[in-house]
Amino acid sequence: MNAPAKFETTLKDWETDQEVRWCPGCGDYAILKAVQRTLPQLGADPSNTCFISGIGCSSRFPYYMETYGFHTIHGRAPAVATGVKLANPDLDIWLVTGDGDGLSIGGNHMMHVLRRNVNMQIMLFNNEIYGLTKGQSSPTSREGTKSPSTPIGSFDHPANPCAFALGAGARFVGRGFDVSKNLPDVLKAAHAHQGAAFIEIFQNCIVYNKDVFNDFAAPKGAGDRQLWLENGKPMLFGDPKAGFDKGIALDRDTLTLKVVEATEENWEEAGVLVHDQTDRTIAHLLIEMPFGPFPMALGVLYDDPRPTFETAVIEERAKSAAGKEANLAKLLGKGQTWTVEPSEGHPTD
Ligand SMILES: Cc1ncc(C[n+]2csc(CCOP(=O)(O)OP(=O)(O)O)c2C)c(N)n1
Ligand code: SF4
Ligand SMILES: [Mg+2]
Repeated sequence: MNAPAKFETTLKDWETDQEVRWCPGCGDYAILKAVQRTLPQLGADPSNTCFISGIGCSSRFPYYMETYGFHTIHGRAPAVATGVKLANPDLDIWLVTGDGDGLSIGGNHMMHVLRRNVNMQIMLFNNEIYGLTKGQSSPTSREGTKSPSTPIGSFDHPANPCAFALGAGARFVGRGFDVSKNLPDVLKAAHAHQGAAFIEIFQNCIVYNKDVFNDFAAPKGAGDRQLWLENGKPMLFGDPKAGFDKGIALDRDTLTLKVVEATEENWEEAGVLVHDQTDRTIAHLLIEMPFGPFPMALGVLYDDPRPTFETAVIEERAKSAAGKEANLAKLLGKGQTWTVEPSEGHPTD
């Protein structure tokens, strides 16, 4: 979302004087810079912007943004952000959460902010670990992850944040990673979307889960391992300098995706899919594509707006208040009320 006014700022206007307390080399720094670089490009107004987070390393984010902000309690950022949005629907809200904050203790709250479609950008920093509390496994940790809470390796099947968001009814689902040059474009698309826009950002926790995303995020061979989706464009990947050499096609018998050989010249004959960001079914298949046989699907996976929660609430408020005079005393005195009288041996004060 969505402040209408265009505001002139630079990256510096969004920085605070707070000492940034992340470990040297943490991926959070790159995400912070990406956000601070993106907001001026959006013409956003710092005095109309609010960052709201839960608890975790990632959730320290609001301290470092020269905007309004709330560092709330563990997992509850969606509830606070919903309240803030209803109180001041014009505010541009960015929610910051982690894989633990947003999907363990706060999974329930996350589900509701998404299904209600409250207009805000939700950035989930996924480092597949609890960083702040010293490296316990999280709902997104891979099977076999050794951590203080899973010393012989995690047995849990990990949650897929984008699949969770889509299943909860999100109308915008995007994916990026901390050091990607394309992350600002995903943030801009999320901001342009009217409604709850969910963005999973893979983030390197250099201390407790170092380089777990290197298999697709490392620059070497990235063309083969990253599928950057663009609405209306064929799903090609491989070496971009060689005009790509592979694409994603749909096996119409099994309704599953497959990798086919294809170039910019022959992709149509090869059956390569064209990305339609309003196609929920294909979005689901892209999100669930197993990395290894397939590249990692990144960018805007799904974007199909519907009316927002606060629009409905505001309309309903206006309708029910039309022609009525607000009278709080009358409201409080309505229905069953009691007067407490002092009685012998029981004074009222
Ligand atoms: C009610 C409550 N339970 C547990 C904690 C401890 N705690 C703080 S942050 C955290 C997990 C953070 O992990 P994540 O959301 O992935 O953030 P990261 O530090 O990895 O960015 C936990 C369990 C707490 N602060 N409050
Ligand atoms: S513990 Fe991990 S996530 Fe937290 S600041 Fe350090 S590197 Fe970043
Ligand atoms: Mg985490």
